[in-house]
Amino acid sequence: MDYDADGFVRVLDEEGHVVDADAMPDLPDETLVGMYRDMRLTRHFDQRAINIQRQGRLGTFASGAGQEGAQVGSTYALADDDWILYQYREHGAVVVRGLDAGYLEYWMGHESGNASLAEKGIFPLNIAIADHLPHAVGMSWASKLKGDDRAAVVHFGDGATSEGDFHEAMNFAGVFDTPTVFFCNNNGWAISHPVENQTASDTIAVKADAYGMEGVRVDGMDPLACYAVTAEAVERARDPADGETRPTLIEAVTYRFGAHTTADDPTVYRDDEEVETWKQRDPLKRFEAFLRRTDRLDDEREAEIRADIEEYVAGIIDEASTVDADPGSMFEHAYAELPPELQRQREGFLSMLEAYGDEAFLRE
Ligand SMILES: Cc1ncc(C[n+]2csc(CCOP(=O)(O)OP(=O)(O)O)c2C)c(N)n1
Ligand SMILES: [Mg+2]
Repeated sequence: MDYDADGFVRVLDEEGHVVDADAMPDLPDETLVGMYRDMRLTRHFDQRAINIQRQGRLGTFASGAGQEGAQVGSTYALADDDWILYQYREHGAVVVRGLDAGYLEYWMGHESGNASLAEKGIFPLNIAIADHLPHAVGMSWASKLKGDDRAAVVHFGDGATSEGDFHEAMNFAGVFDTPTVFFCNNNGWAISHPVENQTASDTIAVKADAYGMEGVRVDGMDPLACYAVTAEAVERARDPADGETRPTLIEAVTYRFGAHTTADDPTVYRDDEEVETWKQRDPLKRFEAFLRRTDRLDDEREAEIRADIEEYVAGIIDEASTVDADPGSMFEHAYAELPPELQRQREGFLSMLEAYGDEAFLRE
């Protein structure tokens, strides 16, 4: 796939004009509108999750606004049973597989919410940065050995590329030819740490060379370009012309419009001007402009989509809000049999809870 003058694979410019017809994915109109709907749903879910966090109904939340094109575009290129391993911000990938109350319950602190991801072939969100990259390589290697044709797509951030796990996973994937797609959402920041300080490489994509795999740099604000490069990577992983499965590193250059999490204040480390420049590149605006210009979307359909997603998200918030807290469940699921030290901790925790209720854990 060819790079444009800025060094990106790009299908749509900021106004939604097609700038590379050869890279344009051949997708039915309904699929394109479906992608738009999923991006709108992701953005709306994000806004509502932040609102209910402010009301004290949800713990910490990591906003994905700005990154919907990279997440939704790339996930549309997967088969339904390809594995997805994500970091924590890639709600768009979850939306494509079916957003439900369970996902929100997870963010509200209910362990049971994790089951919702498992049903969709998505691994639990991964707070320990880059830990899930070797897991993705292991999953895809297992698929290759079993001959079941499932690729694994692993999302991670620019910050994750500084971790040893990133390099170990890339090396292993290159040596063992695993069907893995490394999808780096380079949003320019790792909390307050700019990407310029993260690496001395010209780009993140170029790191693929060192591990003997293809690397590609894509405009992460362009859902169609993200679809196109992921479709190519998945084909290379699953069904290559020469019969040899290969991994790929994709660097999607994107931006998070909001704070790192609801516990962060980005105004102390980045300028409003930078945020405004990136908002001009909003993946939703450019995709909507493309769909309207090509007569795939009009006011009536847009209003229908808006009403539908607002009702849908309100419904899952209501449903998730009825779940009773079960704090003791945080000790479950990691082990089939709880080791003695964790048994001791669970007993201590539950007896504190019984004696003092929530008051036992409230900070002064
Ligand atoms: C191993 C590890 N080190 C440090 C942290 C603290 N931490 C949480 S998020 C984050 C930044 C990650 O940045 P990036 O990978 O670019 O993802 P982004 O948040 O930008 O999506 C850090 C350092 C952590 N969670 N895990
Ligand atoms: Mg980042």
